[in-house]
Amino acid sequence: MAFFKKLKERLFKSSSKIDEGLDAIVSDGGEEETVEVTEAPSGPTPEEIAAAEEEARIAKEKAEAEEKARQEALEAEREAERERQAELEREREEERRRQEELEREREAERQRQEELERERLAEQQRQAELEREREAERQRLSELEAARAKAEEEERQRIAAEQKAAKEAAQAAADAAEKARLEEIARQQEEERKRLEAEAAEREAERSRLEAEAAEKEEQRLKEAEEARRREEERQREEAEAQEREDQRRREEEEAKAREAERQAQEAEAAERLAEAERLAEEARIAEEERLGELAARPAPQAVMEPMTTLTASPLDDFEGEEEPEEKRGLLGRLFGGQKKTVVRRTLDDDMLEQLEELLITADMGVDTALRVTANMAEGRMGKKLSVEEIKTLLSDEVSRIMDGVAKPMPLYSHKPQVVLVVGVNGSGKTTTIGKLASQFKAAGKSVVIAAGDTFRAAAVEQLQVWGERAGVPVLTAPEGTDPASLAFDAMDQAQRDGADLLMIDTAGRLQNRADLMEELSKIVRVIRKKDPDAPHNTLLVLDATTGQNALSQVKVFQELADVSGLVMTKLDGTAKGGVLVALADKFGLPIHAIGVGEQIDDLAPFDPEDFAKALVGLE
Ligand SMILES: Nc1nc2c(ncn2[C@@H]2O[C@H](COP(=O)(O)OP(=O)(O)OP(=O)(O)O)[C@@H](O)[C@H]2O)c(=O)[nH]1
Ligand SMILES: [Mg+2]
Repeated sequence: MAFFKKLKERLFKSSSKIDEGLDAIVSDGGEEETVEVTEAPSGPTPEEIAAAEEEARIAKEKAEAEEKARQEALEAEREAERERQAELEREREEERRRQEELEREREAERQRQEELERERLAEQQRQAELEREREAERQRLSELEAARAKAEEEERQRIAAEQKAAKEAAQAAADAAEKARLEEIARQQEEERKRLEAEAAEREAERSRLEAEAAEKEEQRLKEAEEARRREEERQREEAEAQEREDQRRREEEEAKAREAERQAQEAEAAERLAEAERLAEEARIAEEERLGELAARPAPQAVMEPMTTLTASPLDDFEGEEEPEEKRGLLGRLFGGQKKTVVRRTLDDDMLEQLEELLITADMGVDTALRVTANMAEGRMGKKLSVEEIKTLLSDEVSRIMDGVAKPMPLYSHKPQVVLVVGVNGSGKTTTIGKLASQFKAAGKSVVIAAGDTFRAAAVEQLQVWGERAGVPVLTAPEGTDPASLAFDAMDQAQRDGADLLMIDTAGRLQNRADLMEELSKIVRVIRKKDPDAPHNTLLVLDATTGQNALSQVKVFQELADVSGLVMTKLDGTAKGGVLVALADKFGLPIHAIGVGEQIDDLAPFDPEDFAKALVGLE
């Protein structure tokens, strides 16, 4: 076999590497086999066979050497390959270890990252925890802050309230102290005022005394001058009187004219009323005839009404009438009576009484007095028929019965001077009444001095001077604004010195308020009582009849202000409402000394209850 293999190697050595491989392959582990080769019939000689065998043996040895080298090279390559493989294996191992190392590192890194993450989360948690704590702290702090602010506010309010209370208390204390201080000052001022007043009065008295002394010394010297002045005044007074008489004459002429016109108007009116009454009577007569004709035609009950000729609407207009001769007619008579001589009568019942009461109330008699008068009048007469005249007579009797007790002239005393203080609201007629009274006293032979105590108005003084001149009595005056009490004191002095019977003191009716008026009147009284403790002997309250019911409240007020001893009611000529005098008499019972019935000097009459009552109800 080996042979063939060698042959083949020789033959085909260069033919193909594959073969080489195959060969190697086959060779490797192949078993060599001996094959028999057949020789050709003429064959090589033994020398040629020996040389061929030699060559084959050398070729074989060479092939074997080459094979061995190849085998060794193969073995080296295998060894190198093994080493390379081992090297690769080591590298792989190395790589694997490196990979493992890397893996471990990655694992470590991952774990580290995880650790970091955990730490981060823990940190986060811790931060959140811290944040929560901080938030809680903030919350707590803000609550603390709010509580502190609240406490501070409460404290502040408490302090403010305390301060306010303290301030108020201090203010109240200060107010009280101030009030007390002011009251003390007021008290001191009042005391001082009173002391100064007393001093002034004393000084006044002293001054008056000194003046009186001086006056006495001066008197002689002044007498002649005074006489001359008197003569001049007398001349002027005569002139004024002449003027007054002239004026009076003119006024009387005018009044006569007016009265004549009035009379003519009344006559015309009377003629009209007569014509109307006749017309009505004629109508009534015709109606009556017709009615009688009808009655005659058929029998019927008797007529109760008799013909009426006066139908003036009045509280008494449902009278049953009966004719009577006409008598003198007063106010009510004129209202209820016509030109026809007819007298009507009405049965006195409650309705009629009520109407009478209303009538008296409208005449200013006042509710109480009106009720009393009508009640007295009606006593025992209810159900009886009364005519106007009869009612007038009953009323007049009742009124004069009430007035009887108060009709008293002003009392005159022997004491000199008798001091008459005249008071009343402004415009009531004080000054005029003083003038009229002075004139009457003078005419009765009394010496009179008048003091113009209304020193507030120059015109008031002048007015009194005119009245003094008219009455022919001296009027003591003082410059406008002088203290009336001081003037009254001087007047007392003069009246005493002159030995005058009467001193009449006029006063102001217009003062700021009641307190002032009271103060002034009481001061006058105080001062004149220094001269005469019993003065004033009369305090006349002058009332204006036209003020109606207001006169009642004036009496009340002046009774409080001054010790009113009697009344004079003026302007009764100017009102149809003299009824207030009845109310005054009924209510206060103060004496009524006189009534004023005009503006002239003689228009002051003594108060006659009967005349007054008749005039009031219209009886003549
Ligand atoms: N018709 C009428 N007028 C009178 C009567 N008495 C006074 N007078 C008038 O009433 C007005 C006021 O009269 P005075 O005497 O000035 O009244 P007084 O009370 O002094 O008034 P004062 O000084 O202002 O307070 C005058 O115009 C008088 O002429 C009177 O009996 N009848
Ligand atoms: Mg007057």
